[in-house]
Amino acid sequence: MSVFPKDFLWGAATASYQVEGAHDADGKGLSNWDVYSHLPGTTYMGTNGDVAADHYHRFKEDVALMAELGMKSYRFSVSWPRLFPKRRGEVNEAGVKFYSDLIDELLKYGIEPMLTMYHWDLPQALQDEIGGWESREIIDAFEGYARLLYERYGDRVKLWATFNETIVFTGLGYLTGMHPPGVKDPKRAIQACHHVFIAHARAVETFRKMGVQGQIGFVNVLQPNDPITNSAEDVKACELAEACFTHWFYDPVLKGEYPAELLAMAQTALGVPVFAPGDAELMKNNICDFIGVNYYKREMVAANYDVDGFEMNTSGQKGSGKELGWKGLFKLVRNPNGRYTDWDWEIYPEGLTDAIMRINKRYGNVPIYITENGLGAKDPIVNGEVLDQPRIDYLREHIQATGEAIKLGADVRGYYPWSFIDLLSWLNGYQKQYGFVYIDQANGLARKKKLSFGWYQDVIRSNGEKL
Ligand code: BGP
Repeated sequence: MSVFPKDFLWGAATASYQVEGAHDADGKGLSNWDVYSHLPGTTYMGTNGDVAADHYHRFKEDVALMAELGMKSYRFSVSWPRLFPKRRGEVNEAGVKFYSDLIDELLKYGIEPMLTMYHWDLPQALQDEIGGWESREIIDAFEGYARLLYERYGDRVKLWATFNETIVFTGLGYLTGMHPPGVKDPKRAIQACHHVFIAHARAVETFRKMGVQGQIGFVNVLQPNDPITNSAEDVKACELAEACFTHWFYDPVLKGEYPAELLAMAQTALGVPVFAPGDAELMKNNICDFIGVNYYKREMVAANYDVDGFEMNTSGQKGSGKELGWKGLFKLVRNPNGRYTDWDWEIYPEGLTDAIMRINKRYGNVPIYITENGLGAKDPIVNGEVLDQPRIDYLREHIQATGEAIKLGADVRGYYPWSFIDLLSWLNGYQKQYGFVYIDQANGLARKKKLSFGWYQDVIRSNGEKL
């Protein structure tokens, strides 16, 4: 008997900027990524999402492949500037139609859409004219955008997520300066992040007021942190890392408040986040229906007396990643006994069971969807076939780890590998592949099923028994 419930949502995920292409088609406005990726030195060898997998023009072919794969659900995101090209004003009906047609196409095959409202592509106009996430004005703008989504798609979409990985787009966008808008300032990062939580709470409130029939959640990175030794310093550093990486991002949406100790630390040291009247109540009254978790790796943590920096491996040259962290607080270090990908991400499936159970313990038995999980690799092509056996091995182990968490009582309702198809990796270009479907760049972006495609088909058919 399968440990997975019979209505378990076997899916796969993508995100608008990474898959759609058509960056200026049919009235779409520019996004922050359209602009940022064209600035010299920002992405791996200047790669960008101008064309990507051209899913915008080929979505019917892609959805037919999803159906062939047997997917029960598809997680995608909407490009905000496709719907609202300018700061205010007219809705771009061609953009609305694209997602409407996509949703209809999915439903035609019985594939449940899971819609993410914000997977990092902000209308550039909102960045230029109000200052993006640093301005409270963005809260109204986001609510207006959410309202349009509910009005146009609320009759067909039942699973909604407001934000994808706030830690990444605010952390890399405002703290390490590696994502747009390229700011490096902890104070500004924390305040921008606060506006995201408030925009989220407002969108949840509107969802409920409008009586949209469905569930609404938030998607976070799920990264268990473990101390590299049992020394008191390392354990303490690890607790702080777990509070910063996990509790700071889960508590506001699942408890409706920040973790008190860390909030006090931030407000004392930096004077942020600044609350406006009503913020605390809004957060408290708009807890999520579910949490989406994106799991790739665990991080080992050590006390940090030397490292101050965030140099990541974005080339796929194994071992080129450096230790990263904040001096005096903590650093992320390599596990000498760990298995690693070419991008120096630790492969640690037990961490998925572990992290789900940590969520379960801290927030109760909240419904969980694994909204991303996958292996980034340069897939070998042998006699024209894409033989991505390492991906199969990675996914198998992580599906087993998900099953373990279900056995332990966690309410896990779906599993969406990243990604359905090969697409753009933000800072790592097209060479970091994740998909079940390969894109032949040299052959007009022709789609080709990888070895993992047939394997996942069997997994879905057997409801996770045949791994
Ligand atoms: C998550 C993002 C995805 C995707 C994935 C893989 O952080 O939500 O959009 O990119 O990670 O990351 P990367 O492309 O850096 O390997």
